[in-house]
Amino acid sequence: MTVTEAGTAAAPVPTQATCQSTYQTRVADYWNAEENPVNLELGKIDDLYHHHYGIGDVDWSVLDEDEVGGGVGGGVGSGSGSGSGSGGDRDDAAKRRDRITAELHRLEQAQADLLASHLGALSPTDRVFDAGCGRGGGSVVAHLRYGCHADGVTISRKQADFANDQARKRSIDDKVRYHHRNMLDTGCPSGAYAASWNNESTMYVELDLLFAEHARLLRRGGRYVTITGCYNDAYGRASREVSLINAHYICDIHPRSEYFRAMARNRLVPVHVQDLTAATLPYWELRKQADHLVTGIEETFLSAYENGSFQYLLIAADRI
Ligand code: GPP
Ligand code: MG
Repeated sequence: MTVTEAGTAAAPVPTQATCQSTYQTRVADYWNAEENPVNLELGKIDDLYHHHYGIGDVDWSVLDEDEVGGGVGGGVGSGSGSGSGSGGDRDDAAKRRDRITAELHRLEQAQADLLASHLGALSPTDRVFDAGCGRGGGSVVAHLRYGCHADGVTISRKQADFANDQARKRSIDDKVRYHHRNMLDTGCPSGAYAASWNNESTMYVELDLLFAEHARLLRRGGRYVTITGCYNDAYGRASREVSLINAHYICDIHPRSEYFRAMARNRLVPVHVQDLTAATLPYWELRKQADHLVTGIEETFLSAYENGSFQYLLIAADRI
């Protein structure tokens, strides 16, 4: 059989300057353009900007409609008078939206805290590495918890600039720094890190290349943690819902098995594995009802988890 190249568009060769594939450029384009209210409105609450989902039980009272002229309590702030007619209704609707936004942020913060709690016993002189740091929230969480130095990398110039601005505003930019780099080839120093993580960013890269870089960066005995969505080998191959999530974010969700195979090949030995699927369902149930924040992917996540094809997993591993 003869294979011809007729009709095949040539994929651009990565430039010398960036060594970035066309795929990686498309991913960077996505994040350079991304302005989802579900990320910006939540982040604004306390300047912790996350790019991951949430865990834990929902306080469903945030959905309660306020009674016009009185209110049923449990809201944010004391409001500015009862108002009457449509003005009061508008205020109540805005307060309800604020309560939902704050509740989703609380659940995302709980997820970030859980990841940080698995990073090991860190001290202020330790360095940690945040692979796929987004707008920077996870590194700030680790720094506030342990006082440690943090380096975050993102393939998006805009995200790195945003995150560095945030660190400057908090006056922690001497210890928390963000870099516009490829997480597979960071240029950061070998063996310099006590802990490293990917919070929902592994699905953009080949796991062998990723874990080789973490193994290079981590000191012996260092801790690697990931929270990730993976497809369930016991279901079979990627389901329709998993494929829709891939298309939505331009990513490539790995099977659960591949994490453990790739870790074993790269000196990362799991010490703790936690299935967070049940813990994340309430977040998606609430997000689905947040009309002011939905992105359109909410029902797909719920179906993917509920039909057993997709799992939300935490894996902590030691670098041996
Ligand atoms: C959330 O980011 C995470 C990803 C885009 C990676 C895909 C994750 C999986 C578990 C498959 P985000 O917070 O920017 O997304 P959204 O805008 O939907 O909140
Ligand atoms: Mg988000």
